[in-house]
Amino acid sequence: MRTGQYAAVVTALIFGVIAVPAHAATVKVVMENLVVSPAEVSAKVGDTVEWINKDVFAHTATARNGDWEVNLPPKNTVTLVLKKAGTIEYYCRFHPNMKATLTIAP
Ligand SMILES: [Cu+2]
Repeated sequence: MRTGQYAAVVTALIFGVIAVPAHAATVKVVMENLVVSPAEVSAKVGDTVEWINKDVFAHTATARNGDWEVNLPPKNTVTLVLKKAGTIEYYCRFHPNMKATLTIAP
């Protein structure tokens, strides 16, 4: 391999790494048998929360402060990109005993 080609490959690798924001992560939360697990998770602004509904009925992830509401059809996965920091308590509109807390750092 000539030096020029090598440099091109290295450049591509560097840009490939830079293109992915270092801090962005995906946090998974499972809803199964009317339980949110884990009930307390931490994330940062820019991260994605992935709710996985394993039940055969619908759930929601409804923020008590009104910031967001996610509808989770049966046996479905829905994601939300977090845009605002804060400690958000959320619950399921259909099963109010399903409660959890999401702590979002700036
Ligand atoms: Cu529910």
